[in-house]
This record gives sequence, C-alpha cells and structure tokens, in this order.
Amino acid sequence: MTFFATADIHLGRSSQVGGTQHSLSAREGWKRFVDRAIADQVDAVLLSGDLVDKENNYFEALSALEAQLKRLETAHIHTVLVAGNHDALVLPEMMNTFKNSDYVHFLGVNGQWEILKLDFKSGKTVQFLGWSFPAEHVSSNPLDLLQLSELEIQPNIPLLGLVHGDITNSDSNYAPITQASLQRETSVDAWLLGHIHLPEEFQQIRPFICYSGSLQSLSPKEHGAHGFQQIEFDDFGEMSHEFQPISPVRFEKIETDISEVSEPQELRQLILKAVENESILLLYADLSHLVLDISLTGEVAFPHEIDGWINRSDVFEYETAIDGTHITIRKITNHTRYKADNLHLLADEKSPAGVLAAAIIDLESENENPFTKKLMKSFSERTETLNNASVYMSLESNQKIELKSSEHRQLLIDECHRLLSEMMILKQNANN
Ligand SMILES: [Mn+2]
Repeated sequence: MTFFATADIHLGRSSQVGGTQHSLSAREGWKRFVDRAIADQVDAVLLSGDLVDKENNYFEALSALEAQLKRLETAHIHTVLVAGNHDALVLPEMMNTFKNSDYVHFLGVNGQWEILKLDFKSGKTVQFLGWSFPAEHVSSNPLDLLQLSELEIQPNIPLLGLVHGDITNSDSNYAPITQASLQRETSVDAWLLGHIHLPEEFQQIRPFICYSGSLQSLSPKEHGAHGFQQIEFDDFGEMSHEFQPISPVRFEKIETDISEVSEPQELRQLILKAVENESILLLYADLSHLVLDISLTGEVAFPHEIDGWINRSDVFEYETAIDGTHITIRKITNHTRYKADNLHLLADEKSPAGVLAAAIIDLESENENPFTKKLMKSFSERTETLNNASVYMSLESNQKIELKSSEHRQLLIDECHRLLSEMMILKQNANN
C-alpha cells in the first residue's frame, strides 16, 4: 500500500522566482502532485494542513482544491486531510462540497481528535488519526487532548497520524507540539506533521515523526529539495518511507573559496565554476528552476573591494541550463577574510586598525573584550528594535528574520574584515 503525504501547499501563493510565473504557482504544484499520485495509483493522499493560504484568493484556492480532489475521487484515490492555522476557518467551509464523498475525509474538525478506518481495494485496512486547527491560533499542545484509549483504535492495523503544529517552539501560538508527546504514542506508525516548511525527519523508529515540508519551495527561506513523503506498508504491515522531491523550484546556498583571486575576471571564472560544479549535485527530474545564493569565503587582501566587483558586475543576469533546469544567481554574500600578514601583531597596535584586528580575533574565538561586548549588545538591541517595529508586526513569526547570536557574530566578523581591509588600503596609500 502506498500513500503520498505532504502539507503546506498554500494554494493562492507562488514561488518567489523573478516575476510571477504561472507554472510556479502553488496551484500548478498541487496539480502536478495529484498527476503523480494518479500515475502511481497510490491508495491515498495525506495532507497535514495549510492547503489554502488564508482567506485571500479564496475562490482561486477553492477551485484548485476542488478540481484536484475530484480528479483523485474519479481515480478512486482517497484523500485524508486536516486543517492548519492558515485554513482553520476556510477549510471546513470548502469541505462542504465533499460532505458525502466516499473518498475525501476531513478529520478532526473543531479541534477534536478523530479516527478513520479505511478499507482499501486491495482488501487491506489502515487507520488514520487527525486533529484540525479550530481557530487561527492555538497555544496548547493538541496531543494533550489525545486519549487513544477512547478512540477505538484497533491493534495490528496500521495507524497514521496527521496534525499541524509547531515542534520547534514551546511558546508557539501555532499548536506547540513536543517530540515527547508524539513519541509517547507507540501505537502510531507515523506522525505526519505540517506547519514548518523545511522537510525534517525527527525519529526513524516507530513512531516515525516528520515534517514533509511545504510541497513546493515558496521562498528562498524554504531551501533544499521539497516534495512529499512516500509511505509504504508491505504485506506484513511493515512501514517504510522515502522522501520524493517534486518542487519545480529549489533555492540553495553554495560556498566558494576565492582566496586565489586577484582580479575581477578570476572572480567571475570561480563563480561560474562553482555554479557548474555544485548545480549538478542538486538536480532532480522535476526541477525546472535552481536559484543559488553564493557565499564567497577565503582570505583575500581586499575583502571590501570584492563587494564593489560584485555590485558593478551583471552576474545576476547570468542564466544557464543543465538538463532542462534553469539556473540563476539570486544573491552573492561576501564572507571573505582580510588576509593580514600577522593579525595578532596588528592587534597589539593602539591604532583603530589594531582595535579592529583584536575584535576579529576575539569574535572568531568567541572571546569577549569590552569593545566586542559592546558591539554584540548594540547589534542585538537594534535587531530587536527592527523585529518589534510596527511595520513588521503583521508578519507571522515564521516570516520574521530572527538572528541567532552566532549569526550576529558572523555579520560583525564580516563587517570588521571589510573595515579593516579598507583601513589598511588607506594606510598603504598614505605611506606611498
Ligand atoms: Mn501553518
């Protein structure tokens, strides 16, 4: 028996690649997923919430959802689904159309755990357990409400659980689920979670616990391969799973060391080589757009000049293709280090360059000195001010940029190297 499990389709949105392209809409991604389910003649499609992106584009989402659920119905493929925070209010309404359907099963309405037993055409039976968001915000763990003993679970029949919630943050307003509460339910074969858009597998032994991740990468934050989990049960009821990439878009970060570079042409060649070498490793059959963020690393004599080279070049116009996948560069970040003959010697000087050199040494070795302490403090205060600014208030927590202190440190190190290289060049010119 075969099931395709995914979540966070967000019908109504599109992947952020250049201008909006019809082929990269969530709606098209959902259709391709259903094409695949029908072609593979799976037994059921399992959807763990946020199928629809809030109430905007209601009719676009409704028609896209309906059209494909009807195709699945016609192909005698079951769909089991629950609501997430985005579609808590609209999904119950949309499901009215399928109230009497033998193939579409909306579980856990009003935040009540629900069990469904399905007999498949192969003669096998599988049980599904589901909980749906009753409102846009839920601040308690839905697993606390689960009483499996009251739900007439049958032993020795596979049991799959669908729930939307946040395993990453116990203070979340989006159903904070703990790993422990999922692990406790050992009669469940697999927990198929929705909400976090990056695919992740938390536990391989029973119960298998995973976020399938968003079906399609919608933004650069959703990096890596995206798709669905293929769940199989063999004749003995043994479960196996395999992640299947299907997203037409993949955002990826690659790194290239440019220590050897001394002029812009060499930098261009190194970037092209990195794109070519790394891209090959990232391709899969359904991928049409690979969008790269390139991180430049290494030690160079002039980190600040690299910024100028990048800004003056038209590298963002570059486009190539391998096996039908378009490859473009979205962003280049300069993480190069100032190549000092002796940073420690320089750090002993009382000059501004000396202060910077000492700051770099201490930031990199995670030591504190009064200057770096002040830098780190003021940096985190400013980030917090930005995050709490009223213009960003309406963003959801998963859309906000929350920098960890290790990332603060990294940004400060980059900036110190840039400043130091600028200073050293000025000093050199003054001496000449
Ligand atoms: Mn969600």
